[in-house]
Amino acid sequence: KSCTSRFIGRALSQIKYNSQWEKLAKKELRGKDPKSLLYVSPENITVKPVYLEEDRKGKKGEMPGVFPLSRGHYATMYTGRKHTIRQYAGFSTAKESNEFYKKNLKAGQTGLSVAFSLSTHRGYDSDNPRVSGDVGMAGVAIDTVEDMKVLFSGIPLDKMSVSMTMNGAVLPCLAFYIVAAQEQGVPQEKLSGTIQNDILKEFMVRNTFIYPPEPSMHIISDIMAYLSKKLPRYNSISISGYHIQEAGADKATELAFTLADGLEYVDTAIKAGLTVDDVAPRFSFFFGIGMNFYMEIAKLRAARRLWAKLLQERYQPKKAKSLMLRTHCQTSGWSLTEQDPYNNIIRTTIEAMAAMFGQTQSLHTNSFDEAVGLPTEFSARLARNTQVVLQEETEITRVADPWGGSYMMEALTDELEKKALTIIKEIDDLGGMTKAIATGMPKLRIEEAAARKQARIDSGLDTIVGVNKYQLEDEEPIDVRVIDNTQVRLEQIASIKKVKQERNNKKAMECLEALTECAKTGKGNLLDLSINAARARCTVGEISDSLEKVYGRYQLMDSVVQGAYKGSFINKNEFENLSDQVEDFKKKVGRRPRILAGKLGQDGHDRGIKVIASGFSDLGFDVDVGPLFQTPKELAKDAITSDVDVVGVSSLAAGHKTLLPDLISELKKNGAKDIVVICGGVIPPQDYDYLYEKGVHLVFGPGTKILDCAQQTLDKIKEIKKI
Ligand code: SCD
Repeated sequence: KSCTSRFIGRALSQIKYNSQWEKLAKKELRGKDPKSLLYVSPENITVKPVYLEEDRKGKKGEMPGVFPLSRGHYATMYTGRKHTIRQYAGFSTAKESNEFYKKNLKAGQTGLSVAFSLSTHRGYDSDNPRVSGDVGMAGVAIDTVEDMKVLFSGIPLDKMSVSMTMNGAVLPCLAFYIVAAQEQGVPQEKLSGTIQNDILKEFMVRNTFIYPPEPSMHIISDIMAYLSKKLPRYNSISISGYHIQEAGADKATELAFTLADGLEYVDTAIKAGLTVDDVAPRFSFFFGIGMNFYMEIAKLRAARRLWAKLLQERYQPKKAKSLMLRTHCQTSGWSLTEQDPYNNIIRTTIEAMAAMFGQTQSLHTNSFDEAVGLPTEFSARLARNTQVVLQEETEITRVADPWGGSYMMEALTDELEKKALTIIKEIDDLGGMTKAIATGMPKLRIEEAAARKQARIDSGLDTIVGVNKYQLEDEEPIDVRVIDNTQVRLEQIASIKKVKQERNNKKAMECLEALTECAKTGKGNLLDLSINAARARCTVGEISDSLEKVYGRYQLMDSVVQGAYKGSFINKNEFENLSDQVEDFKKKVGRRPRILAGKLGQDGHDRGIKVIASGFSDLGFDVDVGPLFQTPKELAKDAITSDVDVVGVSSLAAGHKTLLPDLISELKKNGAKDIVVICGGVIPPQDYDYLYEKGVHLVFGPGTKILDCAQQTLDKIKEIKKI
């Protein structure tokens, strides 16, 4: 309550109502102040219960296809061409993923979007022991050009536009794709699609980087240079806000950081000798679409306007296409709940509608079971058909920017533009996004917002049906796709061996040496040389290593956000009751309960672990966050050296059944039997018993209140240590 009234208090002073409306409203509300109807969004935008003509403040209406393009960059928008139904998918081996793609394309999907295995993302071959739990689990494992050829077998690459979400190992994967197409008979200039290639947000939130920021930006400029000359139909980057929103940012922050990243890429290209018109027409964007319906539509409108204005102001491009913000959208994965999961179908439909009203060019709709595991054929079909039905059964696509001219939508668009511009100016003052990231500012902002949001949910201030309101008494388990990780890995290892046996090894080594030399001297183009290496059957790991020799592998230094969770938690008594218990523990034991929060394998999704770390720390636990990408052995060693009471593992990439048992056996092997092991994340309930049998003490599903998680953890420590 205090939080709401604080927000409204701030909003009150800014808002003026039309007096006639206010009088009517007061009467309807039986004397209650109509200002009690104000809502302040996480963007700190005051949303009023009514918008009237005066809210437009005499502003003139805009036209789609006309600068500043808020209403869309084409005059006709969907009436001329509908958006691409582009479902992001990939799992297990290239063969299985290829079959899945072909089925989906027959059933109404209109573009491909490849999800790669986390092992591939991070530049490791499937036979590398570091990735034993990752291969093929959250995406398709691709080790060589042979895998890429199987992935697209029977799919004509001159006709099908293919998006690939790849950032870390972008050079080998893009090279494999180009060579696979050539060997399919399709020359590179005919390829159309998009490579994500957005490393800045990886350092901020997504964490699938390999090299440090500076060489990573060099790789991007080589890719832009190559693609702009040789693949004119291919989008060289997909500048992504999606992951920024998923990590906890509000929409103004998502918008600002994404566009600031875009500006940094234009500057990088210009520094490398290209012009704005060489690269900007093939820039593409990617936004997340959550449950705040109006705000999401306004965000896409504001994004187009702001990008067009910023480019015009800063670079004066000559080509009209340079000003167009073309975007893919994905419904929010974070908004999906494990509890009462069929509600996710409703959520995804609403989010898909917001994306379409916002005039996205391409859309992925999530499957309802993604908070629990990998989508099944059934859930993937429902997700795809959500878009097919919206496109083909409703008349939504019959009008360009149907919300244009709505007093409310235009006001929200203006407000988001203003808020985002303020944040972009802050980034400018820090010297651009690369420098801002080096100060840690963007990451910290996002993590604070995530901790605040979690406290709002845990306090019941924000409703999530089935999680903090209208919970079911009994949850029925749902089917999830099961991947035999060991089998996938064995198949991949066998095919790497075969490729290495059959290739001309001398030629392969020469290609790798040329890459190392180029990294050292900066002479030559890294993508050009990677294509040679791909053709010579070098592996993803070999190509990545050839550059790692010069660039090194980047390690992120992390800290825990303090105070944001506590500050936004409404029920202070509930909070203090538990923090008093933590104090009692300290009095009895002589130290605070100590937890090491860790991530295993190549799963870099760290919103969950960060929020847990912030909440536990505010409650008085002594919290360490381990480095990302640890092996079970490394995490066990850190836990023992730091003498912790608990190791907490967050798993979002399906590696839990391999990695957690390995962690427990490492702890036991080293005599640390009394360390409590807890885990959470995307873990299907059907796997809980398996994990308990293997020695995990507590498993928490998504949506668990942090206070419940902390209470059970504290009780478990006391039980195991007999305190
Ligand atoms: C379109 N066209 C029109 C038109 N509409 N022409 C005239 N009038 C109209 N109304 C033309 C375009 O100019 C273009 O031609 C062609 O039609 C295709 O349209 P498009 O809008 O470019 O559509 P598409 O080819 O689908 O491209 C959409 C994007 C592209 C530009 C947005 O970058 C894309 O598809 N991105 C997808 C990215 C993705 O899948 N990401 C997944 C991320 P020309 O080409 O001649 O101009 C997943 C992820 O990260 C998940 C989370 C995680 O893993 O962490």
